[in-house]
Amino acid sequence: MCALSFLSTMFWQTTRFRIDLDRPQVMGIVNVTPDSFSDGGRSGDAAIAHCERLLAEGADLLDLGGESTRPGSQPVSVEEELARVLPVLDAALKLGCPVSIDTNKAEVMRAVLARGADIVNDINALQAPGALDAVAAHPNCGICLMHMRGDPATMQQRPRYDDVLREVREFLEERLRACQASGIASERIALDPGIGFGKSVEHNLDLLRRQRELLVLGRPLLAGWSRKSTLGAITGRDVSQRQAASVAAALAAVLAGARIVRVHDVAATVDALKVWTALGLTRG
Ligand code: HH2
Repeated sequence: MCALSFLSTMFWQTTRFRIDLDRPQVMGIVNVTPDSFSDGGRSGDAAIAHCERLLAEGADLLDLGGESTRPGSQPVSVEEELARVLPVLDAALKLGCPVSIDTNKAEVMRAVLARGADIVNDINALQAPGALDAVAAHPNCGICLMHMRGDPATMQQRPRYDDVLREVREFLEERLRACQASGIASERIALDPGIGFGKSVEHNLDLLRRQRELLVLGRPLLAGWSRKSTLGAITGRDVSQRQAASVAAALAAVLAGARIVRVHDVAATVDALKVWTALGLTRG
């Protein structure tokens, strides 16, 4: 059942693009924040130049974020987030690729969709007041619903699950149904297990080992392992030295059925995926 339902939905509908997921897509991360866990400090022109660089390296889509969600981070105001993101969004929208905005605030969603953003990527799966309505009011923007236990300020304080895969699957299914009930077409939705968001190292590894079980939901999976602390725990490496581990995890996620990988190290990931594609290893 899962393979068939997935094969029939190999597209991700977004504002301007119907993304063909036959080939795994590389989503390049552009954090427009002073404090992101691995690449903070870019704003304005530097962030725009980074967008261009990631596309030159082979990114298929860009994900712009104006608020760090690293463990222990504190939220920023709507005004601050918009001041960071909007100038970069305006420039990125001219680059010819789908542009996603990583936000969990309804006001930010409304503002970026009004400017033409292609995708809303919400680590809070549209649970904030008004968030569901903000994307439902748009005829066709893409949406990524991510699982998170708790919130970034506290989520790594001893997360507990009876069965992490089942609990993540049930949550994503409930959020998918909430979207459908609001009139949002399923073809607009991608799902993400939320690596590192209220999960221990073992939880994250379990989610990857059993990731295929999420395909039963019938929507494309997006996976974000890039530079995350689980990779640091496994390799003993600092965040600046996790490129090889990140590429390995991205490949493993694709092998386990992910069709979009969210990464900082675009060139290395694109090359690795080309080798796997040549070998026929990247088909859903
Ligand atoms: N991870 C981060 C942020 N947004 N969105 C999705 N869909 N999936 C993820 O795994 C994910 C995400 C955290 O990574 P990063 O953007 O590099 O760091 P920060 O939140 O500190 O800016």
